[in-house]
Amino acid sequence: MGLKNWWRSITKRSRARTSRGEARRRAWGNWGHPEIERLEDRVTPTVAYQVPNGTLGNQAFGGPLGMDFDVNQPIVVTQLGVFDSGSDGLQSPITATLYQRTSPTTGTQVDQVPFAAGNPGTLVGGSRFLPLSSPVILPAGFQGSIVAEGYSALEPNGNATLPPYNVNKPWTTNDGGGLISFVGSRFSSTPNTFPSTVVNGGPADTFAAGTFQFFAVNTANTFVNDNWNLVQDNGDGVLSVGDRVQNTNDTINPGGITVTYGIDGFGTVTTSSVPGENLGTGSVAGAAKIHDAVAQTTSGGTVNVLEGTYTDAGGPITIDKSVTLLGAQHGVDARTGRPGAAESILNNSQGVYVSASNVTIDGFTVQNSTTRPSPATASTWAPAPAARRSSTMSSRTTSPASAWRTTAPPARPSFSTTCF
Ligand SMILES: [Ca+2]
Ligand SMILES: [Ca+2]
Ligand SMILES: [Ca+2]
Repeated sequence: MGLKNWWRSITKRSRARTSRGEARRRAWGNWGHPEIERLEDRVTPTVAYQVPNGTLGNQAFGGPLGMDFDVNQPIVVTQLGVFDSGSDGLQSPITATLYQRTSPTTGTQVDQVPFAAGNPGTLVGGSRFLPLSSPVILPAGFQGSIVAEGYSALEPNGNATLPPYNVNKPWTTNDGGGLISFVGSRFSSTPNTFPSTVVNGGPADTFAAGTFQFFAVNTANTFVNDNWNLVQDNGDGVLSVGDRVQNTNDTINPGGITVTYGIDGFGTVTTSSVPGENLGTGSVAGAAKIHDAVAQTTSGGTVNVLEGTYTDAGGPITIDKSVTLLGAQHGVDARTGRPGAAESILNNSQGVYVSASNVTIDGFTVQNSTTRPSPATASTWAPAPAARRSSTMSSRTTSPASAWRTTAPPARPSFSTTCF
């Protein structure tokens, strides 16, 4: 083909791409604009207090060393870390403790991770990290302190008020794009306590000592998928709550959603792209079902159920909180048909059981619901066989079988329900 025709052909293809892209964006609706990077979508965690690899400590302080931070937007902390002088292993055990500051001189322990002597965890820069047994969500307004304790002459900490680091401090902070702010530092000579003495005059990160890894989190907007790709382990080498997962295997906006498993991402992991590791795929109890996502989503929030098939085995797909449940085809009228469209399919023999007020369900196919759901207090159970329901309840159709059910009085909720 000539140059002109080649150009025309490219132009045509790119127009076609644009229009498909626009259709996707429309179908994608309120789970964001793919062009804009959401802080929640970062694959790798932010390390709050960063020490370069090879940094040597300059102080042997055995007591607790704390650094204070304030949370500006909700974060999930997945790993705690401790400075390793020389990045050559810990010559003595060090403990990392996350505190909530309750006054200028007091704090309440939130979580703690002990680091044994040797080479525990993962070395990132000049710090070692281990996962929390359960990731901790810190809300906006939270005032925290990360405390490390156990440094010694053999395993010294860093102190920016002492030479040589009073002249040139090699360690830095990272607020993850303004998610947190760094406030100041503190210490104590009393072991195993919140360090109550505030450092006067030093930088906010006076010490090379404790640190942590975190992600932005938005529990008002959660995601469920049946084929997540694992993109970042939380450090324990297996699929677990706190890992990062991405919707790489979907056709709508593939790779556009990255979330923390069990925190704002739920469902099943089918692939892993974590280099050098063969992490288990599958799911983790408490993070596997649509109902698990509903349980973890802020009341009034949105559970985005990505394209795929969901069974929530063991009972009906239960929606027991006031949330909006959006399937892949939300906002698209099912009555006009969605041939070939990627659907979010609710496939459960007991159907969908809604027991809360102000639930909106939009953009789903419901199928194979053939059994009356339990508990048997249903005031309505419609064996409403509809492979695809329309955007209003009144226009649902009747084959094949599916179920819709509400609870009986006195617990009768007032529904504001749209399906599907
Ligand atoms: Ca060391
Ligand atoms: Ca893991
Ligand atoms: Ca999927």
